[in-house]
Amino acid sequence: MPVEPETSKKAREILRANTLHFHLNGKTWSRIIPSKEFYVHQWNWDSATHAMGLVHIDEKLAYEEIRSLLSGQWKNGLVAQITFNPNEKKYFPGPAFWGTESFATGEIITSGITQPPLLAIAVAYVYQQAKNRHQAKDFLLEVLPKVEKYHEYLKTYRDPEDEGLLTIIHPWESGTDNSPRFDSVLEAISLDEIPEEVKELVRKYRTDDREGNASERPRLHDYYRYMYLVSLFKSWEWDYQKIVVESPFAIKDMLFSSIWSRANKSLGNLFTELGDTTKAHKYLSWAEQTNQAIQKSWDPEKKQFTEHNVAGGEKTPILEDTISTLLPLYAGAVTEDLLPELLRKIKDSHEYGAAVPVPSTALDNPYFDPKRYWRGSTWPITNLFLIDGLSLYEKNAAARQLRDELLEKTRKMIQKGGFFEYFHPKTGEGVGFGSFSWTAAIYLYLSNKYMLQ
Ligand code: 9WN
Repeated sequence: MPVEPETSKKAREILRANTLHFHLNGKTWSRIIPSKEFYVHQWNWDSATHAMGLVHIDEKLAYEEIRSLLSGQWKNGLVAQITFNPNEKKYFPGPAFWGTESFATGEIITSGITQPPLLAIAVAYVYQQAKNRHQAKDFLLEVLPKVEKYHEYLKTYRDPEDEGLLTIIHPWESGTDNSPRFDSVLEAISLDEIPEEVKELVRKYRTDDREGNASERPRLHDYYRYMYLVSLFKSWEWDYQKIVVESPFAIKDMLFSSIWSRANKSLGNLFTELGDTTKAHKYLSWAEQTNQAIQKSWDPEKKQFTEHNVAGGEKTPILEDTISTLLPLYAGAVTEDLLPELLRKIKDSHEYGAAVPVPSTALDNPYFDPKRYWRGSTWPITNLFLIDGLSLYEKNAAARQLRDELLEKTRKMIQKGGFFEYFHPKTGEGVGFGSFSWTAAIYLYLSNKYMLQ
């Protein structure tokens, strides 16, 4: 048997150490938490990456991770950002702050928002990679109806205009919480309009700045606004028809929409394989609709895909240069004429061509900050999107070469820096919380998918 490389072994150990077991609704669930240091519940898009790594070491654990993620799915189809573990106090905001008890599935309580819909992509990948084909098919047939219900939820409530781009209603839904692309939208929510009790609650219960390094976390005024939005949605009893229209934070997000497109493509392809041409057509045409909408959002002057603030029924362009604007690569929405410009930006040492690429905010963006969470640091998950995105263009030699470089640099970053949450784009120093599950899972995923030792 070949010897397992040291970093892969460590990755496997981290995933095992971060697996918790719970007896809920009469069943035992196993769930991977992102990090024991702070993130002690189950997160939506983190779990999708966990499953994509786990399938290479233990297929059944990959199935369990997805099952657990779906265990708290709401009746309206929402698969939440967080599925809470009982009795955990370290993370704020825990279950007591969301007012979602009446949406719980028995004992399984979740938050009320979602995260980028990586789920279908993970299900398709796990299904394709699993060696025991019989079990893989059973797993697929078990979870597909739930994944479809989630996509129905997203299409209904996040794309009521039926235009292909999805609306996120909270920065946490983007997975890239304090990205500068949200600043102008958040600043329009005046701190004066936020009730004192919401601010008080943040000051009293916020834990991330104590468990982690406050100078690397989102700022106090960000948290005031995050919790103000939660309190509004809670007071509207999580009525999504109302939320999507009335939320003071509403963005047609490029990162979220690009993942949505690729997720529909994955779902469509699965149905093609299962011989259900009607469903295959439905999801493939949703993917196509999104890609066309992404293409229309290209700003020829700024040479950038543009996102829009749609709060209050307005449609205002957001022109911040952040990694979100590169994600159309992951959707396969970048036409041949635009590809060279995106490749240039990723390589340019003034933009995204950092020593440890790819920073979450362009280096020349005035708000670039190498350590403060999503304001400039390099994250394994967004590197995964760019690597898998560039793979769609691998017939183009420059795209293929860039993909290979990013792959090598991402693996080196983790080998050298350790299994941190994210990394300093100039020095490679590991930042945020340690022994992080998605860093481990993404390392395994990339190493196995691209057959590297
Ligand atoms: C809020 C768990 C999650 C990731 C997100 C990352 C961070 C949470 C937080 O941690 O967000 O969802 O409290 O900061 O931004 O991408 O899924 O790892």
